[in-house]
Amino acid sequence: MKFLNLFLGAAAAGSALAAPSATKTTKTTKRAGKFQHVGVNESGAEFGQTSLPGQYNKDYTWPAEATIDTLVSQGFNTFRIPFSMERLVPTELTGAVNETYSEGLTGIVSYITGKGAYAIVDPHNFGRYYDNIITDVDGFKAWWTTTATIFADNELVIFDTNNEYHDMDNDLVFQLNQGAIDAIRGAGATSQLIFVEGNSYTGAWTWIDSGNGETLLPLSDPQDKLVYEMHQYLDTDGSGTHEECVSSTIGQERIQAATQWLKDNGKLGIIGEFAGGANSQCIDAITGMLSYMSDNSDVWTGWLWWGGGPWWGDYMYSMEPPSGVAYTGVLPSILPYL
Ligand SMILES: *[C@@H]1O[C@H](CO)[C@@H](O)[C@H](O)[C@H]1NC(C)=O
Ligand SMILES: CC(=O)N[C@H]1CO[C@H](CO)[C@@H](O)[C@@H]1O
Repeated sequence: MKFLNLFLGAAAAGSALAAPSATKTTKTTKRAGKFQHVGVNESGAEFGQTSLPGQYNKDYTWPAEATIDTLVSQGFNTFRIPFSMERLVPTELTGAVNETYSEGLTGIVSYITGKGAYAIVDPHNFGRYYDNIITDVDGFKAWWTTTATIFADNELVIFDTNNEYHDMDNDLVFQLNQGAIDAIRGAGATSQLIFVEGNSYTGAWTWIDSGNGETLLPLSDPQDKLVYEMHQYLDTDGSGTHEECVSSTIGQERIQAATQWLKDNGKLGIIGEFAGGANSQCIDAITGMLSYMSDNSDVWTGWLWWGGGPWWGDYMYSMEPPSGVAYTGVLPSILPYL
């Protein structure tokens, strides 16, 4: 979403435990009747984007290890870690990493994958670097070469090319995604999944009308491990800024066309962010969407709730244990989809 990042990959409790061996096989092969990924976006490291580089625990933080433990024990097996491209590589796209931030990122990623869960490395930058649309595709590739090299040997890492491209040329979004894929594979990270995102905040409901479907269809990966990551909020403007949902059936309605696109083209998709308020209409819309995805799990590999993280306070979608609004008010209803 525009303001919040939600990543919960929903995977069965059993698959969380099975994850290490699953990485040896083709991750894009789904387990029968189950999502490969069920998870939560774990915010914190992307906060304070107006304070760069910013200070740890003042402008930004890292997800809490205890939260990872709790959510894994409930069946979640995938965590999306939003972070800042500028904090990791501060000087220029082709520059070197900031060791302090890099250690923070690798620390939480290693913690998650050490539990047998997947960690999604999510540069939460909307296709921008220091607020400018990234037009330097070679520079973007250099940034990804630097970043993917750090994680090349960790099979439980998933690379997310960028969070929510928007208001840019579709062709540029294609080039940035393809550049990231080429750089990641070129860095020796050949076993991992890559999640690609589209323009228009990668919305599932606008996947066709935005032109994402047509533009991004030719993306190619020598390892054939691409998953199309789409986001879908259930409020009136799809922005994820309201507690109310449009109707109790809006979830499945908004992803139907994208589902058909995935099927028609033999592609895999994941809902990398979604949320609705903790009220009965939204809960019906949410479970309706997850049920529809489960019925179409030949193309949907999973989902991630937006969002968790230690600094959300009383945020309406917070999945942070023990008292987040969604943790207490929504999670019980979606546990059957883990
Ligand atoms: C490196 O990152 C730390 C914490 O994120 C920050 O305090 C420091 O100023 C950064 N250094 C540079 C050179 O950007
Ligand atoms: C990058 C991003 O989307 N950051 C947002 C995360 O959520 C906080 C709290 O709502 C926002 O203030 C940030 O802008």
